[in-house]
Formats: sequence, structure tokens, C-alpha cells
Amino acid sequence: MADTNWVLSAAADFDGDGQTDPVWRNYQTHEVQLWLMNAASLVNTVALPLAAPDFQLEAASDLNGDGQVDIVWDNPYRAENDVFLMNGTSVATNSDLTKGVDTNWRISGNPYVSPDGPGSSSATI
Ligand SMILES: [Ca+2]
Ligand SMILES: [Ca+2]
Repeated sequence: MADTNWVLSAAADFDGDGQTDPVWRNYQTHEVQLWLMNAASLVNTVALPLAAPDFQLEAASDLNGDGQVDIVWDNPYRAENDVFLMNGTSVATNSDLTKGVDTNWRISGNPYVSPDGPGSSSATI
């Protein structure tokens, strides 16, 4: 059954196979799913933890240079950020990025998050 609450939130190669893997967020149930892809074919799904229900997935990129894609979460309402340092498709470390940072600074640039806010664009999976 189609569920339009799932929103494409980021995409990166999480398992290192050269194929881009999308991350989906369900704003109704607060589930996060990583889809491991082979070209346009779904190979496997991995349930990822959510930083908190009011956090948005802001970026998927290798933040610490270890070759593993990491996930950055942003809370636009409280100017808070978390990072999941990943080991492949598993969360290795969860860190608060906002310690000691001026809360007027915001992360920006996720092409998957609409400026209209979470849930403003959706996809069917
Ligand atoms: Ca991949
Ligand atoms: Ca990394």
C-alpha cells in the first residue's frame, strides 16, 4: 500500500559498493529507512535510528574522513544538531554538534529538504 508520509531525506553510498543509497524518513511514524540499491533495484532495507522526532536529516556525507558516510541531523526549532558517525549502515557514535556553537549558525544545503519544511514534499514507497 502506498504511504505518502515517506520523504526522501538524503542519498549517499553507505555500503561502499559505488551505488547511491537513498534515506527515507516517515514524518508520521518517525521511522528512518536506508535503501541499499543496485542501480535502480532495491537490494535491502536497513532501519536507522532517529535523532529525535523533531530533527530533520540534514546531510549524508563523510564528516570525519574515514571513508564511511555519516548523517547530520538538525532541529530547526531549537538550533540543535546531532551527528551519527556511521560504520557502513550502522551508527557507531552519536554526537551533539552544537556544544559550544553559537546557536545563530545553521546548517543548510540539503537538496532533499524543502524550504517549506518537513513533509512538504513526499514520495510513495
Ligand atoms: Ca551503496
Ligand atoms: Ca565518516
